[in-house]
Amino acid sequence: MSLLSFEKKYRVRGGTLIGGDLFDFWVGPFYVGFFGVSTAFFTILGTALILIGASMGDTWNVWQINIAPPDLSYGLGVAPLDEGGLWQLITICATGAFGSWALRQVEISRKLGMGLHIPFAFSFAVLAYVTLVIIRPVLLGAWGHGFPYGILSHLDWVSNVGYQFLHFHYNPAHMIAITFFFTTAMALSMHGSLILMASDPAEGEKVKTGEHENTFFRDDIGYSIGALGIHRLGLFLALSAAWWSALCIVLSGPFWTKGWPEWWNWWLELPIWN
Ligand code: UQ1
Repeated sequence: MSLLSFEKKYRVRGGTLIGGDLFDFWVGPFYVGFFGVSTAFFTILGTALILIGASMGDTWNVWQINIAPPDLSYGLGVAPLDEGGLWQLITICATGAFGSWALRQVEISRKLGMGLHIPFAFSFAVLAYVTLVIIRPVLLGAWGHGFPYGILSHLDWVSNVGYQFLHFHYNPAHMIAITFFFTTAMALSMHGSLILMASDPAEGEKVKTGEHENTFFRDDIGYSIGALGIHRLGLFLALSAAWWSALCIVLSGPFWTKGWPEWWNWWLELPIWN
């Protein structure tokens, strides 16, 4: 089925979670829906608030601005706009926009009668952000534990929080997260190169099939995971990277307050060494 006739077939009403027929239409190629409207609302409002934040600072250069969370003394209370209140509103808008985007993906998936794999996967990225600016600050009792919205300032935040735990690379969940990021990159580079090899051969050569794909890896490492398997593995690796990242930072503070090197004392004290 061509793209145009496919679109004609599936572009029918239904599948919405909220709003019924009210926002059940397209603008050009984009599906709108209730969550398209709420995404636009939160995005426009959030961006406007960032610009208001810029107007209060020393520079209008959006590459240099910084919008900081409230001081720790405000705890989990509401701060005045120029003392972190703007950061609080921007955080609400960002979370609203990311959540709306995920739910819009759910509505599009339902319209197409397909699985919810895409919004499920996207939710892990949203979870990573929400962990940093909502879950961990709430567990620590102050919005001031969220990261500031600025390019250099958020790098400073990462560095400072890292040094609070002496050496963040000793965080076991951080180790696992990094390992998943690297393995994701390796798996996708292997898969991408394999598919390009098969589907885009040199001039005059024939397109290859699964036989070549499977046989290469059987010859190379004695095992082929298969065409479906590699995508299951890839999704697992990528979601695990996001999951362990969120976990490694939510453990730091709420559940472990000492330096991370100290966590490994159990390893140094294992009786088998003596
Ligand atoms: C693989 O075995 C496979 O099946 C044929 C693919 O599918 C097309 C792949 O993309 C890759 C990368 C592999 C090899 C991966 C492992 C884990 C054996």
